Amino acid sequence: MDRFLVKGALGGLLGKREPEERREGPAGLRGDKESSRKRSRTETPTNAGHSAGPSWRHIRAEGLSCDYTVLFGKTEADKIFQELEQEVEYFTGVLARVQVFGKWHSVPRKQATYGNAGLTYTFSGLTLSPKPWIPVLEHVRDRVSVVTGETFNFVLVNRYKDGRDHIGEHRDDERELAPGSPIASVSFGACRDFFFRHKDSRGKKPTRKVEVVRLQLAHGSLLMMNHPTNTHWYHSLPIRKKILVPRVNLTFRKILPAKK
Ligand SMILES: O=C(O)CCC(=O)C(=O)O
Repeated sequence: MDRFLVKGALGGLLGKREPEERREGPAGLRGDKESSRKRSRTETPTNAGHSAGPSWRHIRAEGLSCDYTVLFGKTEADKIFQELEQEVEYFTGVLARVQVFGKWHSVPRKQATYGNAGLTYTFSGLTLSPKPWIPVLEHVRDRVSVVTGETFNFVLVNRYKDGRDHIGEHRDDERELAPGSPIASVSFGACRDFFFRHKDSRGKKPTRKVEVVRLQLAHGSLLMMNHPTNTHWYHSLPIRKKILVPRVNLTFRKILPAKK
């Protein structure tokens, strides 16, 4: 999980066109019963009129499968954001620093982890236990579970004080994630750009040109990053100097119990 820490600069972005997107009903977060018919981005979601679940935007590209929805209305999202601001305890000291090419830097955001008792994970080369769940995180986790049918035992909290805070391109460490499990990313506060870049399209000499997938993650939104997205694509939250307000992001994960 040390890959959460910034390890490299963002390269130039390749291309501007967005990948194929579909708007369909909430079914398909597991097993994805996708229609083979392509829909235009402006088409009404198929579950419009049903009050039972949110309306999903399905984002697809080669090896990428994500589903996006606004899960919390403004009033509830504001309340959750305030509670997160009051209750979350972020790392300090060595855990808030990162070594890049032998030099120590402050991590350009604040981070915290919460999760089930008995779990351990590796962070910045250290084996750590997450803090026990707090009610606001349980509330968000349980809402995500209700709409997705997925369960999670761990959450990484990232707080970006303004648009200068960011996270560099990385993939989430699959060694500690349950194989094939999705990551649920819930955002509160400032709406920020979020990019996916294909692993073959990185660096100064990419082996292929694959379009960058560009999203905006709104206040109260949920982005499901389904398998195998994390195998083929790196993601990042770039610097946006004009953004002056904070954002808190929660990535709920299913991590494997520590080997005895
Ligand atoms: O803040 C975000 O939206 C991204 C967080 C992230 O990349 C991560 O937790 O791995």
